[in-house]
Amino acid sequence: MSSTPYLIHFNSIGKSDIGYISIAEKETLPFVPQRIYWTYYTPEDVKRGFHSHYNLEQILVAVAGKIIVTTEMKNGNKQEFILDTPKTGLYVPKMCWRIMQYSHNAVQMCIASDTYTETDYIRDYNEFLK
Ligand code: T46
Repeated sequence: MSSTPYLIHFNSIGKSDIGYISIAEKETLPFVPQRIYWTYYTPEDVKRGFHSHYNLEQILVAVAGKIIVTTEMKNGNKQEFILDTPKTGLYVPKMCWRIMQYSHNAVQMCIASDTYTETDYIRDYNEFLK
């Protein structure tokens, strides 16, 4: 478990004439996944996210297209990550404010450390900063 976001580089098996496979084994991840969901067809002028989680940790992967992810920690540390390859994931720790913007063809897979609970969300930025 890290307290800052970082990129995870998955291995990629294959070659250009037959295609590739990337594998996320639980032993190589920072947490044991409990849920996987994906978002897609987000219009390019829409930004999603605008929340943090009290406890949830996640890995975001652009399995198609491009995602610009802005992260902000409570100490003010802001970073921008470009996800544009299915070989790379972004680890998002708990208590991390995030905003995502997508190319229209983007499919964002989210590997999550826990089941869905609305009470784990902080959707108010001022509440997040407290
Ligand atoms: C996150 C980013 C990366 C459910 O009912 N179950 C679920 O497991 C999820 C993830 C969402 N929902 C419902 C809750 C909302 O009514 O789906 C709707 C959209 O969720 P949200 O507004 O949180 O969507 P995003 O794209 O802003 O955020 C999602 C994840 O919810 C969030 O955990 O970090 O992707």
